[in-house]
Amino acid sequence: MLNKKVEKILNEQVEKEGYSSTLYLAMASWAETKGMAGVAGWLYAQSDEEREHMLKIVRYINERGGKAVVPAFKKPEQDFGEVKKMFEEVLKHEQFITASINSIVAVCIDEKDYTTHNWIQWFVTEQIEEEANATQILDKLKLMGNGNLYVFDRDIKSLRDE
Ligand code: OFO
Repeated sequence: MLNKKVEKILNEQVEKEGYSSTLYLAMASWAETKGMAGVAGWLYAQSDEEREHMLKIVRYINERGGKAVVPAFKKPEQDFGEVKKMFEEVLKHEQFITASINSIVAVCIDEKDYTTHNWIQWFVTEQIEEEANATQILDKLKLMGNGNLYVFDRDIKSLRDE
């Protein structure tokens, strides 16, 4: 049976992963309306990944005898101003998610739930990649300076295939 404190913090993470999916979907849609098909494609795929993360946790909670709670998500912003600012927000959000995954690890240790501790390591590793991806994009945007957004939008398409 899943430890109650672990179940509670995992359900909080369900909400955070689902919100991440909604947030990136809003960003994708905004980028698409600005004619940035490459940026939009990256964000649509990211939104799908976040939904997968949410499902992974929902299934784990239920599989371990807990009860997953499907929450409502707050409405994200609809206008992100400019691309660099938006990716800074992506990085900040991923850092927030990393901190939140680390809190789950801490609760697992406190509660001696070594099964969930082992299972959550997938997310610990995933967060290294998530932060690195956002940082890589921001580095490219910095290199570009006031350069050609068209080229960036074209190049970002290849980042998911690397
Ligand atoms: Fe963006 O990462 Fe989920 O966990």
